[in-house]
Amino acid sequence: MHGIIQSVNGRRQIDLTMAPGETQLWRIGNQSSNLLFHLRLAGHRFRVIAVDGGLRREEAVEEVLHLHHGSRVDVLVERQLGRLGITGDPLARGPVAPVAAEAPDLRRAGITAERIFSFTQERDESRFYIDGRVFDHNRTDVTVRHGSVERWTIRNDSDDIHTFHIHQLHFQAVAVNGRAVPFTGHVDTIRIPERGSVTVIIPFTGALIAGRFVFHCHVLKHEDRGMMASIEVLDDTITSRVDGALRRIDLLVRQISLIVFALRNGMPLEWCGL
Ligand SMILES: [Cu+2]
Repeated sequence: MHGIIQSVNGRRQIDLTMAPGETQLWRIGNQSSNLLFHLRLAGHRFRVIAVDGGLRREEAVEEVLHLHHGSRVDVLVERQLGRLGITGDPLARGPVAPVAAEAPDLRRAGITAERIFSFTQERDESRFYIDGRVFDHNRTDVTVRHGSVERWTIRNDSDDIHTFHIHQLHFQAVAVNGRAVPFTGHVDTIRIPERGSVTVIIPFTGALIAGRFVFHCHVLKHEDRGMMASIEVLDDTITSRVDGALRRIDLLVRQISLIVFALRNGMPLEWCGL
């Protein structure tokens, strides 16, 4: 269903106030099931400093915020002439934007693999597919070695709206419909044009991403009807070695504790499994 009730912070209408000279940070997320939002603030422009939780390399000034499914933006809103209620005493001006951590331009990274995925669906919308398959949690669709940097082209081979989203990490969009796009930062959602494609570079390099997770269309109706796939990042490098070493140390400490307990209580060491 498309938006029977639309709300902000769970309410039909909210009132915001700002002091003269004040700059506020607004974090806006599209948490609807199936809707796209195009937000405008009368008499104001948005200073976009982050998208999907990732800081932009440079601030962008936008009249309209286009929010696809699952996307989030951090914007600075300044008191200007407009319809915002302005109350209170003026505030001292000062720097408000965080200093952006440098997001690396992944186009310079060595690409270890290329993949193409196709998002399709039944005409009656009963089933939605990635590469012709509906999601099966018992199946691993993609296996990646930790440390890889891959270029994925995700095709929308339908006339419907689809939004690509992957868990655990952020990626860099490098092309839309085969045409290069400028580097602005890293995101974790991107709309795939109907009958078009997006190309992204995904770094499987983070310390905490080893394991199994999913990527899917962020239109909830679509992912619920199959448009999701599982990915496993195999880590036979530092993280898993450290993890394995910690497990062995933990086992050893337990064993020693058992032996001490047995010796103190005059029990045979066989009791400890020795
Ligand atoms: Cu979709």
